[in-house]
Amino acid sequence: MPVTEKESSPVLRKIIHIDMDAFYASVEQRDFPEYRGKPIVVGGSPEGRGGVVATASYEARKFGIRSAMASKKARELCPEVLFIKPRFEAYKEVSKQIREIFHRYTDIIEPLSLDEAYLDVTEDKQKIGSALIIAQRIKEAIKAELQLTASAGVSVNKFVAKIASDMRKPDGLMFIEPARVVEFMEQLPVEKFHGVGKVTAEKMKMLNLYTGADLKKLEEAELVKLFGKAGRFYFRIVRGQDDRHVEPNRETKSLAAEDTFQLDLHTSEEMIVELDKLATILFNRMTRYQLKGRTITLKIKYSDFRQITRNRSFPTPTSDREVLFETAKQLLLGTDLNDQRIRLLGIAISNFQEITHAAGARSQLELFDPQTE
Ligand code: DCP
Ligand code: MG
Repeated sequence: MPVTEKESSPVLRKIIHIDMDAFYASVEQRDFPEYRGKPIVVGGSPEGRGGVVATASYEARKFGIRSAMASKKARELCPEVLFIKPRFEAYKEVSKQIREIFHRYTDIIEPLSLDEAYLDVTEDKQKIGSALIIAQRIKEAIKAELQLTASAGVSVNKFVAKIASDMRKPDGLMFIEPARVVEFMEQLPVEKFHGVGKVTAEKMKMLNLYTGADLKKLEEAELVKLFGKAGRFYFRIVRGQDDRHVEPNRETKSLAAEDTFQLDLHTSEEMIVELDKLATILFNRMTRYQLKGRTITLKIKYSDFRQITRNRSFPTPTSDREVLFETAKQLLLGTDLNDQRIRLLGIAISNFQEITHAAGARSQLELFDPQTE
């Protein structure tokens, strides 16, 4: 059968990625005028006793304070910074409200977290036709109705839209038109690829791979050899190809934290130290998504790329950091550690008790190495 025109040139999609600016901190500054114009952080502890910053207001970011930073460090950078206890109910409410605004234009909405979503507006409900105008209107509605700002990226696929939304923050709007997508990917520094963690970025640089254009010089097989299955994704994405659909109703099935080590681990002490860190990262993620799970999985990748997983399920759901850590540790000690060299460890939790509507897709991140954030 001859290939029809339609099949050979599929319709270009119109994808928007929206991400709220300094989300938790902005909601706090909106609701409590005394916090406005001040360096504040949400999460962490005022005495700098452990705990990490969930997010920082833009005033606090001027001092170098960032998400996931230890409270102590935040306090050192800015002694007058205010530590604020998170109010998840308030953030969930805003999340619901922004989603209602999105629904005015499309029902193809894929939330990634409380403050972030992909929208497919290829065929928008209001027949506006321009993704750029829709993004502009969504931003205006968020500002007028919720007194908050969001940044938007507009392009032909998820990957480019997501990178674009981050480029003009705060209150930004960035459109990468179809004809510029390839060039955009070529100039993009590898560390800006979402999903490329620090270790991978460093590895790329050691191989003299600094930008999309550098990655593009490699064959698919070479990329797979160097970066595993993510290599296949890099091969396509540097050519501007990303056909992942915007998937409404996608549920979070598991949350994970994993790390690839620069030097393989070979003592159980080193491994336990890493598991402790991973348990904290995973715990913070679970808090952020307000999830509790029944099954904890340990993932181990050896220096020869062999991979195993071990898991344990509990009768009741947990979100306890110590349970995560202890379980992962027991699972690790239950494996044969004699003469093993480990290049990656990961802890995941699944079998969630309740999946809030707001908790969006995390599974898509499996494409990447999830050491970012
Ligand atoms: N968050 C968290 N822990 C992290 C990162 C984020 O608890 N390591 C929470 C707090 C953020 C919210 O998730 O407000 C949204 O995350 P973003 O990464 O979008 O960060 P912000 O919205 O705070 O800032 P930005 O303006 O950079 O988007
Ligand atoms: Mg945000």
